Amino acid sequence: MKLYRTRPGILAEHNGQFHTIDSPSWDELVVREDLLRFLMQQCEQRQALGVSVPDNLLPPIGSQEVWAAGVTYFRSRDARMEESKGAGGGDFYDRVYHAERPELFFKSTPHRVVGPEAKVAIRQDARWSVPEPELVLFISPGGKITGYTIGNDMSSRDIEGENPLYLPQAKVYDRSCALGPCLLISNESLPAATEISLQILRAGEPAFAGTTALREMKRKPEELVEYLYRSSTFPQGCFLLTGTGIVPPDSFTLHAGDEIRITISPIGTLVNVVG
Ligand code: DO4
Ligand code: MG
Repeated sequence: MKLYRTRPGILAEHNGQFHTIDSPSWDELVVREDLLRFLMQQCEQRQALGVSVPDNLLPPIGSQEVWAAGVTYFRSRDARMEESKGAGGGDFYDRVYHAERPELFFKSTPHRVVGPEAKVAIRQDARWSVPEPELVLFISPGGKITGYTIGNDMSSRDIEGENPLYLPQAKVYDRSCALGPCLLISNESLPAATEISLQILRAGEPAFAGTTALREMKRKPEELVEYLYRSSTFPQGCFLLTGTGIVPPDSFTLHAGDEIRITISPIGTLVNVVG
């Protein structure tokens, strides 16, 4: 079951058919602990619409906070150790990779999030920027993973590498987070073989491509959620990016006009252009 937030309203895709979903708001729908069951009932009660994948897609977020986990893949640990070695920060990343407590950081408020086909941004004062393709969990107020989406944790590697304490500036700025194209609503975990792939096109030509699989993630999604919900409440639920396992080589930086395509096949493809 896929849930889309579109300009005219909320749509669910079930068995290849689209249905309108009646809800006063996105937030009031997605906070439900029984979201999958509720949507199944709505789809059974409603006539299918004769539409294909909707256009006018909005990011699948209402008023939720967006959080992120870091250094959950060996590739991210490696890249971060390298970028920060001059600043004496390398050791932090190795320690957090092996530590019991994960790295969790605040990524975005809803107004900084963009949806499918919208422009993501590079910071004006950054020289080295990359996309981070990540599986994103949607977690209910009760702490249950009720959905999944695709995320791009845009990052300024030079700022982060200069000093780990600059992380919030490297990570949080306008249009630094993309989510979409939909929420995959499921009570099942995604299989470990699920692949995340990134393609970057420059002037229509491949500039970088990489693939990883969820089995490469060091932590379980539930473990990340358990830490995030310790001593914190999320009345409207919450999004959690689970970290990147794909980092382009150090010689690569994004340019304005680059097209970023992130695919996680059970969810879809999130496409954004650098503005
Ligand atoms: O530790 C810095 C951020 C790590 C991150 O965003 C990631 O591993 O995906
Ligand atoms: Mg990240």
